[in-house]
Amino acid sequence: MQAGKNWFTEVYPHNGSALSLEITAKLHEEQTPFQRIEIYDTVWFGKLMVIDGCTMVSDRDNFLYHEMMTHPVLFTHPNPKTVWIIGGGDCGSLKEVLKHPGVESAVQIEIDERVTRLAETYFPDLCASNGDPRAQLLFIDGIQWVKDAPDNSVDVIIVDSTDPVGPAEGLFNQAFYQQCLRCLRPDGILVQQSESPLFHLPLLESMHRTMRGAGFAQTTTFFFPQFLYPSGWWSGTMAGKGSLEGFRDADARGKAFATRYYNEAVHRAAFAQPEFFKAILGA
Ligand code: AG3
Repeated sequence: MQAGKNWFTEVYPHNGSALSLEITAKLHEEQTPFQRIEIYDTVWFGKLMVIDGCTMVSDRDNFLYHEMMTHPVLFTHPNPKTVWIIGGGDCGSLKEVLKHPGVESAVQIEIDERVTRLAETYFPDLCASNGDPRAQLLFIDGIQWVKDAPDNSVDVIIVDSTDPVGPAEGLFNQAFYQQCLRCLRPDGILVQQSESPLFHLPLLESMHRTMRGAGFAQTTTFFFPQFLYPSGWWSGTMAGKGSLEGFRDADARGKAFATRYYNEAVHRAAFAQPEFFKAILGA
């Protein structure tokens, strides 16, 4: 570290490593009923949101995560019309979902309204589509929402959560996956952020086992870079009530909206399975 400079650091105690970003100011800090939220201005990453000491979103690199949490699943489902986003309070996933003209309804179910209010102030780009008539923003517990929802009522569920500790812990267990499965229509797909393949392999292994144990027919993981998160290498995991093999490649190729990372070739490449990963899926 250079003397006289200010850094935000997230330490990864289980992985003997840390990530630092040079900051110019702390813009906001508050304790909500659910978590501690901090907002920083940084030298190169733009604004930064931190929850309970963990990096969540930066202006510079959030497009990688938000595009990959949305477009792969939406171009895998044959005809996604209704989408729920569990978590995702910064609205970055919502914005990407609404780029799909076929989506008729997108409901974001975020437990902590303060995440969204702060995103509106500090990450206006991510919230640019919040006024879309197809969008609905709810500030309630996503686990309860899924429990209360009718059978066969949604095409795609996107779980855009924090790490599987604290408020997000209950989004990584079999009871939650069973409720998601029940709410999904026959072609329905669940996609969940699934942490780092390098740092959190046991979690990934357990997610696949638990999703299949809940009754999902197929599961698969895809990979993408994310500088801001532990190890810089991140993943999403999909669970299909039916098949996950229906990539609508012509639609992805002909998409009428702009992306900065996602395209048809990136989609295919993201699903290439590394050798060590194949080994955990067989286990
Ligand atoms: N959700 C995944 C954040 C995980 C970061 N973990 C960490 N820094 N230890 C981000 C929400 C973006 N919508």
